[in-house]
Amino acid sequence: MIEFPSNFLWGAATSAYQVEGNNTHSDWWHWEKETGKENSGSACRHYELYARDFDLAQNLHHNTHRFSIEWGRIEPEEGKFSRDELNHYLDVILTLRSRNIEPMVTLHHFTNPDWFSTSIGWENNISNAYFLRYCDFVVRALAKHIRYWITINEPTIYLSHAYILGVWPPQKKSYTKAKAVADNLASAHAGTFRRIHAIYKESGLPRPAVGIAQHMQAFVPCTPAIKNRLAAYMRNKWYNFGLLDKLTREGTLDFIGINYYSRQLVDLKKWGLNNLAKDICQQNHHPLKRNSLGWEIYPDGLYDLLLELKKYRLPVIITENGICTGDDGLRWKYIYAHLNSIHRALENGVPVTGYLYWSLLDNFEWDKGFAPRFGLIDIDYTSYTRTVRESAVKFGQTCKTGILE
Ligand code: IFM
Repeated sequence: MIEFPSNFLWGAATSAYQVEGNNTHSDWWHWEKETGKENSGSACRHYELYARDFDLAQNLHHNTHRFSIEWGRIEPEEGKFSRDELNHYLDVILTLRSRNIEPMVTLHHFTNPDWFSTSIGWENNISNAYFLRYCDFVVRALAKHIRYWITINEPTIYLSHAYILGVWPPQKKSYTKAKAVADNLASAHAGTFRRIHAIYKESGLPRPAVGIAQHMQAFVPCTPAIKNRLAAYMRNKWYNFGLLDKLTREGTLDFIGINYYSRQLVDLKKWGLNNLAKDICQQNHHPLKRNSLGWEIYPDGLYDLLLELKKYRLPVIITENGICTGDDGLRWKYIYAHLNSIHRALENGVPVTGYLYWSLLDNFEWDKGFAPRFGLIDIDYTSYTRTVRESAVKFGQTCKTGILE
């Protein structure tokens, strides 16, 4: 039997674009149509059904829920802010609070208003000013109801998919642009962190906790050859810790949110910057179970990363961890194994303060469409019926008792 601290945050996460439906002012909406990709359409109709979804989360004993605000709804045209949409999110928050669920708000989760992507974009140095103006509008209105803010979700995934691999909008493939995006996202985070704290101070509100959700992978050398160990070391340093080093140096994190799913087996084919960044092992000589997208299940990696995070002396929240699978038994094994890793890290002095499963609901998995099923709750995309999975009930027992049997 494993016991977690009594004030641990337990729950699940979602993002607006993936669950709400009809985010017609967002860049992804237009991109799906232009590219003929699977459309997000009504998604889970969570924009209308959120109260029922939060009833389910409450029945599952969640005490925290992470969700995002869709910038394109709040500012559908440049400089025109929608009070109605702001009130919608206020209602989302009050609905959570009335169920004793702590809201954790993400301000940017991959999507941008279409006008921003068309005429500005994150590669532009003035992008921060636009983001900050939107955040200012949202935070001033919602501050008194919110303790936890996440400025930006997975900056490294955003810039690698949208600006290096070119598989997400705006589909650029340029290291120079990616570097500019990385710098702009980092300063957007820092500016937002400072602005949020200033707003709380001005309003006499208790100090909030502001963090980032950093995507982390375990980079494991496929063989002990020096080239592989070196490449794994470099990737870990750049990809997992580069941004965190910078933000902690600047003092712009109250907590570290980490999103952990899998490992990458590093096998350097030849020397070169591209190879150092990308080469992976193509063989199957270290077979592990995989999710339905082929990602290996590697809970030890979470433990190793948590131990490495200890150096920052900041609270750590697992802001995402989850599996897409048609095998719900495997989902529970996945959750169980990762909670075990977290508990081991706690015993070794890592201040982990919460665990949020990705995701509360099955949802729109970006360019992969609706096929991957990450949810604790199954969605029937024809009737929009919700069915609570067995894994959700088991996880719910841990949320209730703080004990992993
Ligand atoms: O669905 C995504 C989410 O938007 C960000 N983190 C990873 C999840 C699974 O790919």
